[in-house]
Amino acid sequence: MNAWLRQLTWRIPEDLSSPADVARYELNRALPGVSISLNQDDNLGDGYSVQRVSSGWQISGGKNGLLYGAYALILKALSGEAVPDDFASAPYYPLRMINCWDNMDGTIERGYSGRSLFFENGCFDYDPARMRELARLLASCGLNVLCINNVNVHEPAQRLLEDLLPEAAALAAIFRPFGIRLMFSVDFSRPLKHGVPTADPFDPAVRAWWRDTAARVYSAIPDLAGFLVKADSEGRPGPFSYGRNHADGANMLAEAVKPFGGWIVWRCFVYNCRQDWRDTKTDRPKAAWEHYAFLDGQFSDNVILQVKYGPFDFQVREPLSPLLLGMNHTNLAMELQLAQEYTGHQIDLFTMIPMWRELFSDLPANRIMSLAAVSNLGRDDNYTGHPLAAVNLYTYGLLAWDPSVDAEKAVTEWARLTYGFAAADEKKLTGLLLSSRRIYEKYTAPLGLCWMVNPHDHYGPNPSGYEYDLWGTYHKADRNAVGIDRTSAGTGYLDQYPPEFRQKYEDPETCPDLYLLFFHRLPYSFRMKDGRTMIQRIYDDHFEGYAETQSLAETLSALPFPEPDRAVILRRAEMQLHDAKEWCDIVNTFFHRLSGVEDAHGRTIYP
Ligand code: GCV
Repeated sequence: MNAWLRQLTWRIPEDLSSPADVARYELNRALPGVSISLNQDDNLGDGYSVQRVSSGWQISGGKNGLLYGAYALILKALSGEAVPDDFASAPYYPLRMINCWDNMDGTIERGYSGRSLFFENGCFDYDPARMRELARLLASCGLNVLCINNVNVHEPAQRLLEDLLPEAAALAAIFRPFGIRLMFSVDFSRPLKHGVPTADPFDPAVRAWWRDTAARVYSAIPDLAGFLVKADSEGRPGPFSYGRNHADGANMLAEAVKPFGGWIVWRCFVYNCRQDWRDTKTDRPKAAWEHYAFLDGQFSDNVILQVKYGPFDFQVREPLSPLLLGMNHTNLAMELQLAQEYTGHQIDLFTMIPMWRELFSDLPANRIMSLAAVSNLGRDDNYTGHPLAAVNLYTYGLLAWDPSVDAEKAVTEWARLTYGFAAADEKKLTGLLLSSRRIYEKYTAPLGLCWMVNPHDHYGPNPSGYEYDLWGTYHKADRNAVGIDRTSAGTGYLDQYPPEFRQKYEDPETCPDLYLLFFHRLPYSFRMKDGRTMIQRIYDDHFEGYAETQSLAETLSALPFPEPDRAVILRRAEMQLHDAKEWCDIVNTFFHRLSGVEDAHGRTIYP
């Protein structure tokens, strides 16, 4: 089952060695009898142009551009739309990255689609034909970098740079003809395991170890995209242990990969994960800025700081991270999460592109030089666990190619390629996909509050689950009020933003409703812009969210999904309905017990 490419039923032979070979093969199979010429023009890079000519079609493109042009033509032809006589495109971001959090024991951290794609029992373990199918899937939506191992580098993944390198090189060779370069997550402390007494980035022996390692790795995989690093974060080793900052650490690695054209993608997910809940001085969203903003301009030109879209951790609604707006002299990538860690585990529907569009409305596309997304892929037949979660992978590819992509158009395109429903059903499907994020948001934590999920597993409601924990994620609801004041009068988090952004959020009277409790601590009696009290709005959203999930489940069951998708979709819709009811009742009861305020409409809130 190949998601939106299910019409491409043929296997890709193993002896195709270049993007042009793959392009030629796919075109011959998809459009038999149509004459197509490929014209390599390296000036076009990953871009392409496709023209109808008297004999058929001509595709011009750089090395990989030819393949992107071929898939663009095939998808247009298969979608049943009239194919324009002449079309051209080029990607906005040079690196369009997927980060897999696969462990070598075969598990995937925050994976909801089965076991690892690449590993089992501490070894590489994959079906090469399936890898080619995956490569086709990624290339068909324009993605070009695949980090295969978890940013939490657990043994034996460190050995990808060592004795497992030949096998890693064999995997890289499978992806190469699809224009996809591999990347590895690396362990900053690795020199310690090789007789170097320190991992201090200023130590000459450490620098030499990384230089030698990079030379060895690049001789096996000359087009490796680079190394991805999670340092000084959630127990991972990093430069702080040696009194160095993150520019010191990243630049040391950058020096090692520079001769080979490699990148160091350095994550900015650094915060105190051992916070005492009694400590009111520390406010977790402030952490990334405090660790990185003062280093702006000090990173090497082959370092990219990878910043999660919001200052917390992939919540349903967070404001854009201030780092993405503030670091003007540093290469930045925004990190998204296709894996639905906090957004329903690929059980509940949550189509992300409306959220990404909102992020981009605050972030000019040219502030970042790349996009990265945590993978939602796994060994399940349909790759994404929930067949409809594939929409997030496909539309992420389109977004990384063109950050101005229209959400409705992208989702419709995916639905058309995947199911080819008649117009009325297609409209229903795209409508429910596009509304799914807001529905999920309504029945979970209210008004930007975040973190009411079950701790650690992150599925289902637990309003106080994180309240007395170590992770800095508190809402401090009491009988009068809820939320944390993050304005200058409070923790000062909002001061990290440029003035126009501060103005948008600093006054609760004008702050957009859906961010209200992210930035403010407010009494339940607070009047929302539409005149409702805040507590009434919480009750209303939760009842509405549940009712909308009921109709979402009904719509899904009426749509003509083919098997095996149908069975999976209906089973998960049942689970989502159960989840939405739990969320609705538990969150309403939680606030009702605290506030003592009755629902104005007399609906059931359990005592
Ligand atoms: C890979 C959150 C997740 C972790 C993840 C971490 C990260 O804390 O719960 O599973 O670790 O983010 O992004 O590094």
